[in-house]
Amino acid sequence: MKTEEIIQSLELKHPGEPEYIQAVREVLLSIEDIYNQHPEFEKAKIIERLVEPDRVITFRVTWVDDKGDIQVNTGYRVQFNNAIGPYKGGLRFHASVTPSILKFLGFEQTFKNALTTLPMGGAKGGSDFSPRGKSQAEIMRFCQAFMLELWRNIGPDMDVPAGDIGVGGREVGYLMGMYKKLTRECTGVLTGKGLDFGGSLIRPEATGFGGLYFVTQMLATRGLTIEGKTVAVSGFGNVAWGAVTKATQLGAKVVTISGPDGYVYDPDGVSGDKIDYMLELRDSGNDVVAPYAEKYPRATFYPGRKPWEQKVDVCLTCATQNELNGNDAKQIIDNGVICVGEISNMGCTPEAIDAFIEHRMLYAPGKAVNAGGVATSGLEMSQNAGHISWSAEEVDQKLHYIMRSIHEACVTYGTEKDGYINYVKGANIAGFMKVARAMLAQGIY
Ligand code: 2IT
Repeated sequence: MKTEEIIQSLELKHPGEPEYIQAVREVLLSIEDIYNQHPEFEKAKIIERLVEPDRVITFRVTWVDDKGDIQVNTGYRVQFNNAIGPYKGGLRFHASVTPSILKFLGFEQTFKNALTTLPMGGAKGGSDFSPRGKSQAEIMRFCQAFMLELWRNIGPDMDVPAGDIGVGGREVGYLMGMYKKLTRECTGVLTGKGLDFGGSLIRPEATGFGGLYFVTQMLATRGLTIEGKTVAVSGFGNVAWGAVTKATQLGAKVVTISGPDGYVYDPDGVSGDKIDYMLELRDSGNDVVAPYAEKYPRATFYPGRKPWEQKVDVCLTCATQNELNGNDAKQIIDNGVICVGEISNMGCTPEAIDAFIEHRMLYAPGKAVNAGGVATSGLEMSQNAGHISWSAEEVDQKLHYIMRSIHEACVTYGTEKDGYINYVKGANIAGFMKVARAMLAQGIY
Protein backbone atom coordinates (compact mmCIF):
# COMPACT_ATOMS: atom_id res chain seq x y z
CA MET A 1 0.00 0.00 0.00
CA LYS A 2 1.27 3.43 -0.88
CA THR A 3 -0.10 5.36 2.09
CA GLU A 4 1.27 8.79 1.21
CA GLU A 5 0.08 8.47 -2.41
CA ILE A 6 -3.42 7.60 -1.28
CA ILE A 7 -3.41 10.51 1.18
CA GLN A 8 -2.15 12.91 -1.46
CA SER A 9 -4.84 11.96 -3.94
CA LEU A 10 -7.47 12.31 -1.19
CA GLU A 11 -6.12 15.76 -0.30
CA LEU A 12 -6.33 16.83 -3.95
CA LYS A 13 -9.85 15.53 -4.29
CA HIS A 14 -11.08 16.93 -0.97
CA PRO A 15 -9.13 20.13 -0.28
CA GLY A 16 -9.75 21.88 3.03
CA GLU A 17 -10.81 18.75 4.95
CA PRO A 18 -7.97 18.38 7.50
CA GLU A 19 -9.82 16.36 10.15
CA TYR A 20 -10.92 13.77 7.59
CA ILE A 21 -7.39 13.43 6.22
CA GLN A 22 -6.00 13.21 9.79
CA ALA A 23 -8.32 10.32 10.66
CA VAL A 24 -7.58 8.46 7.42
CA ARG A 25 -3.80 8.90 7.76
CA GLU A 26 -3.82 7.49 11.31
CA VAL A 27 -5.64 4.34 10.22
CA LEU A 28 -3.59 3.79 7.06
CA LEU A 29 -0.29 4.10 8.93
CA SER A 30 -1.49 1.52 11.47
CA ILE A 31 -2.67 -1.07 8.97
CA GLU A 32 0.10 -0.73 6.33
CA ASP A 33 1.99 -3.87 7.40
CA ILE A 34 -0.97 -6.19 7.72
CA TYR A 35 -2.47 -4.86 4.49
CA ASN A 36 0.69 -5.71 2.61
CA GLN A 37 0.46 -9.29 3.90
CA HIS A 38 -2.96 -9.64 2.22
CA PRO A 39 -2.64 -9.22 -1.57
CA GLU A 40 -6.37 -9.99 -1.87
CA PHE A 41 -7.11 -6.66 -0.14
CA GLU A 42 -4.98 -4.73 -2.61
CA LYS A 43 -6.54 -6.59 -5.54
CA ALA A 44 -10.07 -5.68 -4.38
CA LYS A 45 -8.98 -2.04 -3.79
CA ILE A 46 -10.27 -2.29 -0.23
CA ILE A 47 -8.49 0.85 0.96
CA GLU A 48 -9.53 3.02 -1.97
CA ARG A 49 -13.14 1.90 -1.38
CA LEU A 50 -12.97 2.23 2.40
CA VAL A 51 -11.65 5.80 2.63
CA GLU A 52 -14.55 7.28 0.61
CA PRO A 53 -17.99 7.46 2.23
CA ASP A 54 -20.69 5.42 0.46
CA ARG A 55 -22.63 8.69 0.17
CA VAL A 56 -22.95 12.14 1.72
CA ILE A 57 -26.44 13.60 1.92
CA THR A 58 -26.59 17.41 2.27
CA PHE A 59 -29.77 19.35 2.80
CA ARG A 60 -31.08 22.79 3.74
CA VAL A 61 -32.83 23.15 7.09
CA THR A 62 -35.14 26.16 7.34
CA TRP A 63 -36.87 27.09 10.58
CA VAL A 64 -38.41 30.09 12.34
CA ASP A 65 -36.85 31.48 15.55
CA ASP A 66 -38.73 32.92 18.54
CA LYS A 67 -38.59 36.43 17.08
CA GLY A 68 -40.33 35.23 13.93
CA ASP A 69 -37.14 35.50 11.85
CA ILE A 70 -36.32 32.77 9.34
CA GLN A 71 -33.11 30.82 9.96
CA VAL A 72 -31.26 28.65 7.45
CA ASN A 73 -28.81 25.90 8.42
CA THR A 74 -27.17 23.02 6.57
CA GLY A 75 -27.91 19.42 7.50
CA TYR A 76 -25.81 16.36 6.64
CA ARG A 77 -25.80 12.59 6.86
CA VAL A 78 -22.56 10.84 5.92
CA GLN A 79 -23.32 7.15 5.29
CA PHE A 80 -19.79 5.89 5.41
CA ASN A 81 -19.78 2.11 5.20
CA ASN A 82 -22.42 -0.60 5.71
CA ALA A 83 -20.32 -3.71 5.09
CA ILE A 84 -21.05 -5.19 8.51
CA GLY A 85 -24.51 -3.80 9.26
CA PRO A 86 -26.90 -0.84 8.95
CA TYR A 87 -25.28 2.59 9.03
CA LYS A 88 -25.02 3.71 12.65
CA GLY A 89 -23.66 6.83 14.30
CA GLY A 90 -24.59 10.05 16.02
CA LEU A 91 -25.80 13.49 14.98
CA ARG A 92 -23.77 16.53 15.99
CA PHE A 93 -25.37 19.97 16.27
CA HIS A 94 -22.58 22.52 16.67
CA ALA A 95 -21.42 25.70 14.94
CA SER A 96 -18.14 23.96 14.01
CA VAL A 97 -19.80 21.17 11.97
CA THR A 98 -18.40 20.83 8.42
CA PRO A 99 -18.25 17.96 5.91
CA SER A 100 -14.64 17.35 7.05
CA ILE A 101 -15.66 16.89 10.69
CA LEU A 102 -18.55 14.56 9.81
CA LYS A 103 -16.42 12.52 7.40
CA PHE A 104 -13.72 12.02 10.02
CA LEU A 105 -16.37 11.00 12.53
CA GLY A 106 -18.10 8.64 10.06
CA PHE A 107 -14.78 7.06 9.10
CA GLU A 108 -13.81 6.50 12.75
CA GLN A 109 -17.30 5.22 13.52
CA THR A 110 -16.91 2.46 10.92
CA PHE A 111 -13.93 0.95 12.79
CA LYS A 112 -15.32 1.67 16.24
CA ASN A 113 -18.58 -0.09 15.42
CA ALA A 114 -16.65 -3.05 14.01
CA LEU A 115 -14.86 -3.33 17.38
CA THR A 116 -18.10 -3.49 19.38
CA THR A 117 -18.76 -7.11 18.29
CA LEU A 118 -22.22 -5.98 17.05
CA PRO A 119 -23.33 -5.81 13.38
CA MET A 120 -23.31 -2.06 12.76
CA GLY A 121 -21.89 -0.01 9.88
CA GLY A 122 -20.53 3.51 10.24
CA ALA A 123 -22.21 6.89 9.73
CA LYS A 124 -22.37 10.38 11.17
CA GLY A 125 -24.53 13.42 10.62
CA GLY A 126 -25.56 16.74 11.99
CA SER A 127 -25.78 20.42 11.32
CA ASP A 128 -23.97 23.72 11.79
CA PHE A 129 -26.92 24.71 14.00
CA SER A 130 -25.68 25.94 17.38
CA PRO A 131 -27.93 25.06 20.34
CA ARG A 132 -26.08 27.67 22.46
CA GLY A 133 -28.58 30.21 23.80
CA LYS A 134 -31.54 28.70 21.91
CA SER A 135 -34.91 28.28 23.61
CA GLN A 136 -36.53 24.88 24.05
CA ALA A 137 -39.13 25.81 21.40
CA GLU A 138 -36.40 26.81 18.93
CA ILE A 139 -34.56 23.54 19.48
CA MET A 140 -37.79 21.61 18.89
CA ARG A 141 -38.56 23.48 15.66
CA PHE A 142 -35.01 22.97 14.41
CA CYS A 143 -35.12 19.21 15.15
CA GLN A 144 -38.47 18.91 13.36
CA ALA A 145 -37.19 20.82 10.32
CA PHE A 146 -34.05 18.65 10.28
CA MET A 147 -36.09 15.42 10.35
CA LEU A 148 -38.44 16.70 7.65
CA GLU A 149 -35.56 16.14 5.24
CA LEU A 150 -33.59 13.34 6.93
CA TRP A 151 -36.41 10.80 7.32
CA ARG A 152 -36.32 9.61 3.70
CA ASN A 153 -32.70 8.57 4.11
CA ILE A 154 -32.86 6.54 7.32
CA GLY A 155 -34.61 3.43 8.64
CA PRO A 156 -34.29 0.86 11.46
CA ASP A 157 -32.46 -1.62 9.19
CA MET A 158 -30.85 1.01 6.97
CA ASP A 159 -29.41 3.89 8.99
CA VAL A 160 -29.94 4.51 12.71
CA PRO A 161 -28.83 7.95 13.99
CA ALA A 162 -28.31 8.86 17.65
CA GLY A 163 -26.85 11.72 19.69
CA ASP A 164 -23.43 13.36 19.77
CA ILE A 165 -22.34 16.87 20.78
CA GLY A 166 -25.45 19.09 21.01
CA VAL A 167 -27.86 16.18 20.57
CA GLY A 168 -29.07 14.44 23.74
CA GLY A 169 -32.26 12.79 24.95
CA ARG A 170 -34.33 15.93 24.44
CA GLU A 171 -33.30 16.35 20.79
CA VAL A 172 -33.66 12.63 20.03
CA GLY A 173 -37.20 12.87 21.43
CA TYR A 174 -38.14 15.73 19.09
CA LEU A 175 -36.51 13.98 16.12
CA MET A 176 -38.37 10.75 16.93
CA GLY A 177 -41.72 12.54 17.23
CA MET A 178 -41.38 14.02 13.75
CA TYR A 179 -40.11 10.74 12.24
CA LYS A 180 -43.21 8.95 13.55
CA LYS A 181 -45.50 11.65 12.23
CA LEU A 182 -43.98 11.38 8.75
CA THR A 183 -43.71 7.60 8.46
CA ARG A 184 -46.58 6.45 10.72
CA GLU A 185 -44.15 3.87 12.00
CA CYS A 186 -42.90 3.21 15.47
CA THR A 187 -39.51 1.57 15.05
CA GLY A 188 -36.05 1.77 16.58
CA VAL A 189 -34.88 4.24 13.93
CA LEU A 190 -33.05 6.39 16.47
CA THR A 191 -31.18 5.39 19.62
CA GLY A 192 -30.71 7.38 22.78
CA LYS A 193 -34.48 7.63 23.11
CA GLY A 194 -36.24 8.32 26.41
CA LEU A 195 -36.90 5.30 28.64
CA ASP A 196 -40.66 5.68 28.20
CA PHE A 197 -40.59 5.18 24.43
CA GLY A 198 -38.06 2.49 23.61
CA GLY A 199 -34.84 3.86 25.07
CA SER A 200 -32.38 1.56 26.81
CA LEU A 201 -31.38 1.72 30.45
CA ILE A 202 -27.70 2.72 30.81
CA ARG A 203 -27.54 4.37 27.33
CA PRO A 204 -27.05 7.89 28.77
CA GLU A 205 -24.23 6.65 31.01
CA ALA A 206 -22.75 4.16 28.54
CA THR A 207 -20.01 6.19 26.83
CA GLY A 208 -18.49 7.32 30.12
CA PHE A 209 -19.07 3.99 31.92
CA GLY A 210 -17.58 2.01 29.03
CA GLY A 211 -14.63 4.41 28.98
CA LEU A 212 -13.90 3.69 32.63
CA TYR A 213 -14.28 -0.09 32.13
CA PHE A 214 -11.71 0.17 29.35
CA VAL A 215 -9.30 2.36 31.35
CA THR A 216 -9.57 -0.11 34.26
CA GLN A 217 -8.43 -2.88 31.90
CA MET A 218 -5.57 -0.72 30.64
CA LEU A 219 -4.36 -0.07 34.19
CA ALA A 220 -4.64 -3.79 34.99
CA THR A 221 -2.08 -4.58 32.28
CA ARG A 222 0.41 -2.83 34.57
CA GLY A 223 -0.95 -4.31 37.79
CA LEU A 224 -2.71 -1.04 38.72
CA THR A 225 -6.27 -0.10 39.71
CA ILE A 226 -8.25 3.12 39.38
CA GLU A 227 -9.05 3.24 43.10
CA GLY A 228 -7.40 6.19 44.83
CA LYS A 229 -6.18 7.73 41.55
CA THR A 230 -6.68 11.41 40.71
CA VAL A 231 -8.31 12.04 37.34
CA ALA A 232 -8.48 15.08 35.05
CA VAL A 233 -11.59 15.12 32.88
CA SER A 234 -12.36 17.63 30.13
CA GLY A 235 -15.84 18.61 29.02
CA PHE A 236 -19.02 18.80 31.09
CA GLY A 237 -21.63 17.17 28.85
CA ASN A 238 -23.14 13.72 28.77
CA VAL A 239 -19.86 11.86 28.19
CA ALA A 240 -17.96 13.71 30.94
CA TRP A 241 -20.92 13.13 33.29
CA GLY A 242 -20.85 9.35 32.74
CA ALA A 243 -17.07 9.24 33.13
CA VAL A 244 -17.07 11.30 36.35
CA THR A 245 -19.91 9.20 37.78
CA LYS A 246 -18.19 5.86 37.15
CA ALA A 247 -14.69 7.05 38.12
CA THR A 248 -16.07 8.29 41.43
CA GLN A 249 -18.01 5.04 42.00
CA LEU A 250 -14.78 3.11 41.42
CA GLY A 251 -12.99 5.11 44.12
CA ALA A 252 -11.07 7.62 41.99
CA LYS A 253 -11.10 11.38 42.59
CA VAL A 254 -11.99 13.53 39.55
CA VAL A 255 -10.48 16.98 40.07
CA THR A 256 -11.35 18.83 36.84
CA ILE A 257 -14.10 19.45 34.32
CA SER A 258 -13.91 21.98 31.48
CA GLY A 259 -15.87 24.02 28.96
CA PRO A 260 -15.13 26.37 26.07
CA ASP A 261 -14.48 29.10 28.71
CA GLY A 262 -11.73 27.23 30.65
CA TYR A 263 -11.59 24.58 33.35
CA VAL A 264 -12.36 24.23 37.06
CA TYR A 265 -10.10 22.45 39.54
CA ASP A 266 -11.90 21.01 42.55
CA PRO A 267 -9.44 19.70 45.19
CA ASP A 268 -12.27 17.82 46.97
CA GLY A 269 -13.29 15.96 43.82
CA VAL A 270 -16.33 16.33 41.57
CA SER A 271 -18.67 14.00 43.45
CA GLY A 272 -22.18 13.72 44.91
CA ASP A 273 -24.47 16.62 44.06
CA LYS A 274 -21.63 18.30 42.12
CA ILE A 275 -22.04 15.60 39.46
CA ASP A 276 -25.73 16.44 39.08
CA TYR A 277 -24.81 20.12 38.95
CA MET A 278 -22.68 19.40 35.84
CA LEU A 279 -25.85 18.47 33.98
CA GLU A 280 -27.61 21.58 35.25
CA LEU A 281 -24.75 23.63 33.83
CA ARG A 282 -25.08 21.86 30.50
CA ASP A 283 -28.85 22.26 30.39
CA SER A 284 -28.50 26.01 31.04
CA GLY A 285 -27.46 26.21 27.37
CA ASN A 286 -24.73 28.80 28.10
CA ASP A 287 -21.83 26.43 27.38
CA VAL A 288 -19.68 27.59 30.35
CA VAL A 289 -18.24 25.90 33.48
CA ALA A 290 -17.16 29.05 35.39
CA PRO A 291 -20.34 29.07 37.57
CA TYR A 292 -19.15 25.79 39.18
CA ALA A 293 -16.44 27.72 41.08
CA GLU A 294 -19.02 30.27 42.27
CA LYS A 295 -21.33 27.56 43.57
CA TYR A 296 -18.49 25.52 45.12
CA PRO A 297 -15.97 28.11 46.35
CA ARG A 298 -13.22 25.58 47.19
CA ALA A 299 -12.91 25.05 43.44
CA THR A 300 -10.85 27.38 41.22
CA PHE A 301 -11.76 28.45 37.70
CA TYR A 302 -8.90 28.83 35.22
CA PRO A 303 -10.20 30.91 32.27
CA GLY A 304 -9.00 29.94 28.80
CA ARG A 305 -6.84 27.05 30.08
CA LYS A 306 -6.99 23.27 29.72
CA PRO A 307 -7.12 20.71 32.54
CA TRP A 308 -4.05 18.84 31.20
CA GLU A 309 -1.72 21.19 33.12
CA GLN A 310 -2.81 19.63 36.45
CA LYS A 311 -0.63 16.94 38.02
CA VAL A 312 -2.89 13.88 38.11
CA ASP A 313 -2.65 10.10 37.57
CA VAL A 314 -5.15 9.70 34.71
CA CYS A 315 -6.30 12.10 31.94
CA LEU A 316 -9.61 11.51 30.15
CA THR A 317 -10.57 13.63 27.13
CA CYS A 318 -14.36 13.96 27.14
CA ALA A 319 -14.95 17.13 25.08
CA THR A 320 -14.08 17.18 21.36
CA GLN A 321 -11.52 16.39 18.62
CA ASN A 322 -7.91 17.60 18.91
CA GLU A 323 -8.46 18.96 22.42
CA LEU A 324 -5.10 17.61 23.63
CA ASN A 325 -2.07 18.68 21.55
CA GLY A 326 1.66 18.04 21.48
CA ASN A 327 2.40 20.70 24.13
CA ASP A 328 -0.26 19.29 26.43
CA ALA A 329 1.24 15.83 25.92
CA LYS A 330 4.68 17.11 26.94
CA GLN A 331 3.24 18.55 30.12
CA ILE A 332 1.34 15.32 30.82
CA ILE A 333 4.51 13.27 30.39
CA ASP A 334 6.48 15.69 32.63
CA ASN A 335 3.74 15.42 35.26
CA GLY A 336 4.18 11.65 35.39
CA VAL A 337 0.60 10.84 34.32
CA ILE A 338 0.10 7.06 34.13
CA CYS A 339 -2.73 6.74 31.63
CA VAL A 340 -4.49 8.82 28.95
CA GLY A 341 -7.85 7.60 27.63
CA GLU A 342 -9.65 9.34 24.79
CA ILE A 343 -13.35 9.30 25.51
CA SER A 344 -13.96 12.08 22.96
CA ASN A 345 -13.54 11.16 19.28
CA MET A 346 -9.94 11.80 18.11
CA GLY A 347 -9.32 13.80 21.30
CA CYS A 348 -5.54 13.88 20.80
CA THR A 349 -3.55 15.36 17.91
CA PRO A 350 -1.09 13.11 16.02
CA GLU A 351 1.84 14.89 17.79
CA ALA A 352 0.36 14.06 21.20
CA ILE A 353 -0.23 10.42 20.24
CA ASP A 354 3.33 10.05 18.92
CA ALA A 355 4.72 11.47 22.19
CA PHE A 356 2.66 9.07 24.33
CA ILE A 357 3.66 6.06 22.26
CA GLU A 358 7.31 7.08 22.20
CA HIS A 359 7.21 7.26 26.00
CA ARG A 360 5.52 3.86 26.15
CA MET A 361 2.65 5.39 28.09
CA LEU A 362 -0.72 3.78 28.60
CA TYR A 363 -2.70 5.56 25.90
CA ALA A 364 -5.79 4.42 23.98
CA PRO A 365 -7.78 6.11 21.20
CA GLY A 366 -11.45 7.07 21.16
CA LYS A 367 -12.56 4.38 18.76
CA ALA A 368 -11.73 1.82 21.44
CA VAL A 369 -12.27 3.74 24.68
CA ASN A 370 -15.58 5.43 23.80
CA ALA A 371 -17.15 2.53 21.89
CA GLY A 372 -19.42 1.72 24.86
CA GLY A 373 -21.79 4.47 23.77
CA VAL A 374 -22.54 3.16 20.32
CA ALA A 375 -22.37 -0.42 21.62
CA THR A 376 -25.22 0.33 24.00
CA SER A 377 -27.05 1.97 21.09
CA GLY A 378 -26.66 -1.41 19.39
CA LEU A 379 -28.20 -3.03 22.46
CA GLU A 380 -31.07 -0.52 22.24
CA MET A 381 -31.59 -1.59 18.61
CA SER A 382 -31.75 -5.25 19.69
CA GLN A 383 -34.32 -4.49 22.37
CA ASN A 384 -36.44 -2.44 19.93
CA ALA A 385 -36.27 -5.15 17.26
CA GLY A 386 -37.40 -7.74 19.81
CA HIS A 387 -40.01 -5.38 21.34
CA ILE A 388 -38.53 -6.00 24.77
CA SER A 389 -36.69 -4.13 27.48
CA TRP A 390 -33.70 -5.36 29.45
CA SER A 391 -32.84 -4.51 33.06
CA ALA A 392 -30.00 -2.10 33.85
CA GLU A 393 -27.96 -5.06 35.17
CA GLU A 394 -28.38 -6.96 31.93
CA VAL A 395 -27.31 -4.00 29.77
CA ASP A 396 -24.38 -3.16 32.06
CA GLN A 397 -23.20 -6.76 32.00
CA LYS A 398 -23.26 -6.78 28.19
CA LEU A 399 -21.42 -3.44 28.15
CA HIS A 400 -18.73 -4.92 30.41
CA TYR A 401 -18.37 -7.90 28.08
CA ILE A 402 -18.09 -5.67 25.00
CA MET A 403 -15.45 -3.38 26.55
CA ARG A 404 -13.44 -6.44 27.64
CA SER A 405 -13.65 -7.84 24.08
CA ILE A 406 -12.43 -4.56 22.61
CA HIS A 407 -9.53 -4.47 25.05
CA GLU A 408 -8.61 -8.06 24.17
CA ALA A 409 -8.72 -7.25 20.45
CA CYS A 410 -6.37 -4.29 21.05
CA VAL A 411 -3.95 -6.52 22.97
CA THR A 412 -4.09 -9.21 20.26
CA TYR A 413 -3.40 -6.85 17.36
CA GLY A 414 -1.45 -4.10 19.12
CA THR A 415 1.19 -5.79 21.31
CA GLU A 416 4.66 -4.87 20.03
CA LYS A 417 7.91 -6.82 20.26
CA ASP A 418 8.93 -5.15 23.53
CA GLY A 419 5.55 -6.06 25.08
CA TYR A 420 4.14 -2.50 24.82
CA ILE A 421 0.45 -2.46 23.93
CA ASN A 422 -0.01 0.01 21.07
CA TYR A 423 -3.76 0.55 21.39
CA VAL A 424 -3.88 2.76 18.28
CA LYS A 425 -2.49 -0.02 16.14
CA GLY A 426 -4.55 -2.66 17.93
CA ALA A 427 -7.87 -0.85 17.52
CA ASN A 428 -7.22 0.16 13.92
CA ILE A 429 -6.11 -3.29 12.78
CA ALA A 430 -8.85 -5.19 14.63
CA GLY A 431 -11.55 -2.87 13.27
CA PHE A 432 -10.10 -2.82 9.79
CA MET A 433 -9.75 -6.60 9.45
CA LYS A 434 -13.42 -7.15 10.21
CA VAL A 435 -14.63 -4.50 7.75
CA ALA A 436 -12.17 -5.62 5.06
CA ARG A 437 -13.21 -9.29 5.34
CA ALA A 438 -16.89 -8.29 5.15
CA MET A 439 -16.26 -6.17 2.07
CA LEU A 440 -14.31 -8.95 0.35
CA ALA A 441 -17.04 -11.50 1.04
CA GLN A 442 -19.70 -9.30 -0.54
CA GLY A 443 -17.95 -8.68 -3.83
CA ILE A 444 -17.54 -5.52 -5.86
CA TYR A 445 -20.57 -3.23 -5.84
O1 2IT B 1 -19.36 8.90 18.65
C1 2IT B 1 -20.20 8.05 18.94
O2 2IT B 1 -19.94 6.84 18.99
C2 2IT B 1 -21.56 8.51 19.25
N1 2IT B 1 -21.80 9.71 19.21
C3 2IT B 1 -22.65 7.53 19.56
C4 2IT B 1 -23.25 7.00 18.30
C5 2IT B 1 -24.46 6.11 18.50
O3 2IT B 1 -24.97 5.69 17.47
O4 2IT B 1 -24.86 5.84 19.62
